Amino acid sequence: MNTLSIVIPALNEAENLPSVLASIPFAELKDEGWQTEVVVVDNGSTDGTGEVARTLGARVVHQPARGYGNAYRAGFEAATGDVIATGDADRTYPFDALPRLLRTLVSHDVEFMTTNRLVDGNSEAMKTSHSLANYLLSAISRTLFRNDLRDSQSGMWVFRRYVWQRLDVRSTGMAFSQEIKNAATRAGYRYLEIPIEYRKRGGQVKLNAFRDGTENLRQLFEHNFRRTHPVRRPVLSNPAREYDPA
Ligand SMILES: Nc1nc2c(ncn2[C@@H]2O[C@H](COP(=O)(O)OP(=O)(O)O)[C@@H](O)[C@H]2O)c(=O)[nH]1
Ligand SMILES: [Mg+2]
Repeated sequence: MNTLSIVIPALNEAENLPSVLASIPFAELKDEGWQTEVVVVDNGSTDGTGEVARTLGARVVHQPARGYGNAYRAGFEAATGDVIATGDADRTYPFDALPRLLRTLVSHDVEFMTTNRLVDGNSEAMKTSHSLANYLLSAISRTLFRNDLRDSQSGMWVFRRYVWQRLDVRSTGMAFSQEIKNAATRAGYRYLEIPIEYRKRGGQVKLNAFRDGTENLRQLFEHNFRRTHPVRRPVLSNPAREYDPA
């Protein structure tokens, strides 16, 4: 069996967790050879998120330091699977698509897969101001990091755990999402971005558009000029250009 850890950051998402966890297709994953664990990171919730997750059979990791990046860092340290898949605890990301994403990961020999929500059919789910900010940040991100990712802010990734262990990712907040993508692509891991469905959020939004947008912009420049020496791999042909969704 292959091993998969689904890592879900959750700040006061008790009302959403039952349907989020119910949407994970455990039987189908098992049929396709994946032994799956679910790690919910309770990021200092006050609504019983941790208890709800535990009752539903998830492993719960407590991260008292607030922040989307802090939550993921704790979740990835706790994850044991050879492959890690992520997504918000707010019912927006299609966990039911995981078997398809994993098949593509394996068949295209991808090391870091991310997803694109900015495709036809999803326009209802994202506020116009958020998609505009995302287009802008993604364009700057592509220019600085010379990758071709359309959705720099997507929170659904499927990647081999060793990739995380070799990356220098520092953001504690929402910028974690763009940083892990840019770190993985710059270090030369074989990456791929594929379209997904994106749904309307349940419950309360945690993102603060102005504060998080400004911080993301600052982080792009800091990261671009950062002097680190990642374990680079030779950049092979970019599988993103060869991916045919048909
Ligand atoms: N923004 C934010 N989200 C957090 C934090 N800790 C955990 N999360 C979870 O991370 C996910 C992303 O937050 P969300 O409000 O959905 O942001 P958006 O999807 O970018 O609009 C959700 O599942 C949150 O519950 C935190 O400190 N801040
Ligand atoms: Mg969300």
